[in-house]
Order: sequence, then structure tokens, then C-alpha cells
Amino acid sequence: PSRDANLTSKKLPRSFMWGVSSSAYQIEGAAAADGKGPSIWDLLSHRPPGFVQDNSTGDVVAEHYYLYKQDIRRLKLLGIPAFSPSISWPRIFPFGTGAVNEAAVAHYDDVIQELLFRGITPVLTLFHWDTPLALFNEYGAWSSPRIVDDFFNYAKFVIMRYDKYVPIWFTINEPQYCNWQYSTYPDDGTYWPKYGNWTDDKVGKARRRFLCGHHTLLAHAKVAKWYKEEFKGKGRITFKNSGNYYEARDVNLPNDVLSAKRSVDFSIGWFGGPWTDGDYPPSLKTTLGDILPTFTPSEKALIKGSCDFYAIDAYTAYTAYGSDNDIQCTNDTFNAAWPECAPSSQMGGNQFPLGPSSDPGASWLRSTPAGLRKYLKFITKELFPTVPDIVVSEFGFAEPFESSLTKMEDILWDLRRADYYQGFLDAILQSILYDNVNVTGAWAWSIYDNFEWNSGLSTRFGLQYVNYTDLSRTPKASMFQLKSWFREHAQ
Ligand code: GBH
Repeated sequence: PSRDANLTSKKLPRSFMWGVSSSAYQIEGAAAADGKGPSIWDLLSHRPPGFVQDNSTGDVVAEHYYLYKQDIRRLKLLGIPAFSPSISWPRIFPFGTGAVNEAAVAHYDDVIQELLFRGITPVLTLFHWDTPLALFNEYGAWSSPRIVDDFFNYAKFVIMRYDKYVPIWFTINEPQYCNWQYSTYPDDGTYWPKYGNWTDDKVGKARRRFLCGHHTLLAHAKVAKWYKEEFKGKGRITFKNSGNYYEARDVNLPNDVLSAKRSVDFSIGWFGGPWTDGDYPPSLKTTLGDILPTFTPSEKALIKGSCDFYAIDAYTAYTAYGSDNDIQCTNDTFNAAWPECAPSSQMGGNQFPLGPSSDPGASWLRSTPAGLRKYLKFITKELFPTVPDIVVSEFGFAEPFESSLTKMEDILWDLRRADYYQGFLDAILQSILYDNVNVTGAWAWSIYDNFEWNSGLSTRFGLQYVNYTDLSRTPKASMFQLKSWFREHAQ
């Protein structure tokens, strides 16, 4: 498709970092190897039929745990300069806390060494949703403040071991979602052992959700503070925010504007507010009342400024609209999963020309490059002007119906994904050139097809195709699109 001709051979800043990303449970397989403890996802993916759409699990997936050497070599051959995976907490500490599993440490030592040997920069996430099951059984994991110290000890161990090699640490991936299961599923022993005394109405679920979110913030902040003191100037630390960009459908309709604002507050502001301003956004406080936990003054001080820069997993954008009666949240209207309580956040509308839809297994995702450009500007210029720079820590696309294709050439010719990458990368470059936004890095999701949580293996986000029978990997057209884009624009 046509693109802004002015971008031809325009360059990114020399220091711009880029690469591909993924996470431990989604690619490693080897779910019980070398003394690894189970995570909540080992439990969840083995739920009765239907919990994961295609009933797949992360038990084997691409077996990155065993095949990392060829994976890293392939990244080298493809010319990918940085890799952003996550470390598995229950591998290093099978019980979440206590004894270190030396076999897992030796494994990650080797992965890091291999990356360095191939000249690929490791950018590491400490936690990408694979909560040690032992901590869940013990005290309800993220619903308890006890997780803060356990996460701190794990993070400290990993950072101390690899600090020399890692320029960027992401503590937690998308705190908004890492515990979304906790609030969506009942606490009655159906999905996991009963872990608390929660009511299963919407308010009870919301309580769990915001309490878990609260503890992720405190856990992140404790690690970040220690890291900044211990390793001053050596590397940088932040967490990966989720939260889509929401734009009012019609700026002349007050309820549309309000709905967009609330949607932003409840996604981006929920976690971004505390580290930039030291507290949750006012609209969360008024809407949620005592559902929202409060920070003590010392916690506020700990969390404020705890990130060195902003990271967003910026997949897509939405327009928001309101109706006349969606403003007052009550127990009835309260939507625990989307507590902005507008019926409201809805893809499409007239603000973003609709791009292609992605796979039905990722119905939340459309290609919205114009939205990304607005999003980057909005965050750095309007919402959080103190943020020095921003990285796009994940962006990616699920080619529609890819898993039902049978001919290899159709699978590899993923033009809609390639188009997504061109559009999103152009938007990043435009933000830098025309909007004066300091974007300093971008990581494409994902290195190859992987376990897409509740959507299983049949929703594919990979830049490389994984054949789950023979475990071969093959680059798709989108991988070459990504490569040629950076060949033109990176310095
Ligand atoms: C990222 O989240 C994750 O970090 C990554 O692990 C994942 O593989 C990647 O996206 C691709 O999905 O189905 O309505 O319940 C992106 C944000 C959070 C969007 C969870 C989808 C579920 C919405 N995602 N959300 S719904």
C-alpha cells in the first residue's frame, strides 16, 4: 500500500533499539523440565475443554527451551539486533520463593551467553504472567501483599546475575492483564484452589482486580528503586504498560469525550498515573471508592518516578463513545473487566479509517497506524509530559485465519501482517520526525508463532511460522518486511 513518500530514506536516531519479543510460557515449552515449578498457566491451560479455545497448552509449543541455540542463530542470520523475551519465575524459583533451581539458572546463563555470542542484545522481562502456582496456593499470589517481597527476591537474583549484559529491564508485562483471570473467574475452586473470601459479584471481582494491580505496582516499584540505587547509570528499568489509545468519537459530544477520558484513565492511567504523579487518577478514585486500594505516603514516594521511561504494548487503538446514562457506575452497571463503565469503548467509528481485522482469536485487534501516532503523541505530550522517552515494547498482528491455511505459500505470504508492520513503523518514524516524540525503541511481537493464552496455538502472531508437528520455523513475508523497513531507516 501507498505510504508517506516523504519518509523515503529518512533515518531513525542512531540510538534507536529494535528487535523481536516474546515470553517464556508462550514459547519455551519444557513445562516440567529441569525442576521447573508449575505456574498458574500450567494449571489454566489444562482446564477442561474450552478454557483455551483450541484446547492447546504451553507444554511443548516451539520448545524454545531446547531449541534456543538455533532460534538465536536464526535471529542473527535475519539481522535482528535485540531480543526481548521473559524469564520464567517458576523455573528459577520452582516454589516462587526459597531454593534456587540451579539447572534453570544454568539454562538462562547459556541463553544470555548465546545471545551475546551472536551479537544480539538481551532486553529482559522479569514477569510475563506465569505466576508460580505455589504462591497462588500459599497466599493467592498477586492478591496478597506478600507477593511484593517474593517478587523482589526473584527479581534481585536475576538482575544481579545478568545486569552487565542487559541495558533494559521490564519488571512486569502489562499489569493491567497479568491478573485478569483472578477477577474474571469465580473464586469457588473451579479454576484453581479457592484462594480468598471474595464475593463473586462484579464488585467482588473488581476488588480482586484492583488489589492485584496495586500489588504489581508495589512489586515493580520496590525492584526499580533497588535497581536504580544498586546499578546507577548502568541500565534502565520500567514496566510494560498496556492500555489502548482511546479517542472520543465526536469531540462535540460531552459523553464521548468523557468516555474516552475514562477509558484512558482506567487503562493507561491506572498504572501510568502512580509512577508519574504518585497516585491513581481522580476518576478511578471517585468511581471505585473503597474498591480502589490506597497508597501510604511512603508507598507513593516509592512508586513515583520508579520508571526510567515509558513502555507501551501498543497494538491497536479505539474510539470511545458515551451514551447519556453510562456515567454513573453502580453495582449493576459495573463491568469488572472494563470498569470505565461505558458500553462505550468500541473499535472503529470515524476517527480511524478501519484497517484490516486480525484473526477472530484476536478480535480486539485492528491495524490502526494513525491511532498509534496519536497515541504516542498523546502519552508523551498530554497525559504524562514528564516522560522522557517512550518505547513500543510490543506491537504485532494476527493474520486472519492463518491457522486454517494448508498451503505453505499462503501461510508465508502474510500480507496483512506485513502491511501492519509497515504502517506501524511508519507511524513511529512520523512521530519522531514530525511530532517531536522521543521514541527510542520498538519490539515486534512475536519472534514466531506461540501460545496465545486463551486463544491457544491457533491464533498466530509470529514473524516466523512454527510447524507444531516437526517444530520447524520459517520466516514469513512480514519478517522480511520488518527487515527491509529497518534496512532503509535504521542507522
Ligand atoms: C500482549 O497483550 C501480551 O503481552 C502478549 O503476551 C500477547 O501474546 C500479545 O499481546 C498478543 O495478544 O480477549 O477481550 O479478553 C496485548 C493486550 C491483553 C489484548 C489481553 C487482549 C484480552 C482481551 N492484550 N486482551 S479479551
